[in-house]
Amino acid sequence: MFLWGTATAAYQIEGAAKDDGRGASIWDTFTHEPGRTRDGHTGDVACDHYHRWPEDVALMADLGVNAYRFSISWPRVLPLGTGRVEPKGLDFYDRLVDGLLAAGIAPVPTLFHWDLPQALQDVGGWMNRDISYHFAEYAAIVAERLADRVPMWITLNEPFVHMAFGYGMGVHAPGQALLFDALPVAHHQLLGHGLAVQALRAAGARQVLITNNCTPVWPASGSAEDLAAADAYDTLHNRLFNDPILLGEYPDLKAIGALDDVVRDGDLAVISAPLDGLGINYYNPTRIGAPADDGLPFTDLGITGYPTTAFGWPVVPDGLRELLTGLRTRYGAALPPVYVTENGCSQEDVPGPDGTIDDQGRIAFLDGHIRAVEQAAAEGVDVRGYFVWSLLDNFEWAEGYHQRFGLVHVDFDTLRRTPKASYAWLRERLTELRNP
Ligand code: GBH
Repeated sequence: MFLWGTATAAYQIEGAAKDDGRGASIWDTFTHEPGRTRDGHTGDVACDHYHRWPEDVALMADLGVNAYRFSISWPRVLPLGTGRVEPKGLDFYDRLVDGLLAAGIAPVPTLFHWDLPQALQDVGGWMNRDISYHFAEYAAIVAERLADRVPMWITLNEPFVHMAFGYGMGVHAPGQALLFDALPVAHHQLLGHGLAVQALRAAGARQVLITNNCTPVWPASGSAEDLAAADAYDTLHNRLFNDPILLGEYPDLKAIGALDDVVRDGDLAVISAPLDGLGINYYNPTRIGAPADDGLPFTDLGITGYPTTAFGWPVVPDGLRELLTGLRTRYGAALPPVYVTENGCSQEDVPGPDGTIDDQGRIAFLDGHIRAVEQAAAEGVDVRGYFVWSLLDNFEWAEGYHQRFGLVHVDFDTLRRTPKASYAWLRERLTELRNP
């Protein structure tokens, strides 16, 4: 059965930051530091999904999706990241899973969507190899509680973005600007993924995936300099995270650094344990040219000539087809079934005088990208799911509440939910897809 779903993440929607024994995560710390997020927004309350989840599950049931990708907050389950378990944290996800199943929606939890327990950051975060083992400990605890009912698990969300934005550039938590010295964060996340796969399987997990965000890389020209720069970028953004998992080896890293002192014997065997699928998050392609004089081995030139989202990201639906068919070409038989675990766009979304939100731009975006998935399938890619980012307008990281990605509008003063026109459109489209 093809999975049609929506996606969210714990810190972006739950709020209830101090409820029921939840520990602090790096995002609590980061958002409470001055100047880190736009207008100082935090996820303290967010969509208050922690208390309003039954309403959100009802919205999904009414929408007609058959799957829901959410993330589990590590510090709700282990307030200090390791050691003491907080039963009330586990109870919350237990109730959510049961509520989803009762509504006919498959729960697809992601174990790590960037909210590392602060106590683990205090000992170096993902720069410290020990964190990989703590992640597996956490995975085992969650799976022992939920694996009897959860059909599909995702270990990590977008390890590239967590490394690059969180440790490379410092625009996300933990706010470190190590540039290419952040490379160990890639390996330790990947090792944590592999160890978590073992822990999940041991606890009886059925299907296990990882979600990588991938981008088709467009060289600015056919010149040798542009092609080499595009290759370096493709290595950093895509292959650094896909190759070890699917092929059991790192790509040639010399353009971006080295992991020789970080990778130990046996690590790649752990990292490349077979998966039941690969989660792909797609937003847009990236156009890359030769290095400028800023020390980076490439220049991100931006893409012009396409419509843009409220974020300014180019809207290129065919990039999704290009990405999926490109993965199949690159990895061949090593590519497991693919699930598009995030795709969506931010729009201004101002309610009209009658309170409705007529987000035609989002409808066009989703329509184009769903067609791109259909085309990729027609071209032979085994795609088995598509999840819209996002169910709700939510806390968009460094942008706070300024970027709205939801099918459902959230008024952040009243927390009232209002389905947008795109929600009604998707409900209709899902009915057609079910009864062709
Ligand atoms: C995802 O990350 C996250 O998983 C999710 O939590 C988040 O809310 C959602 O996307 C929306 O942001 O400057 O034009 O080249 C997405 C990662 C990184 C994708 C930045 C787009 C830059 C576009 N994004 N990237 S551009």
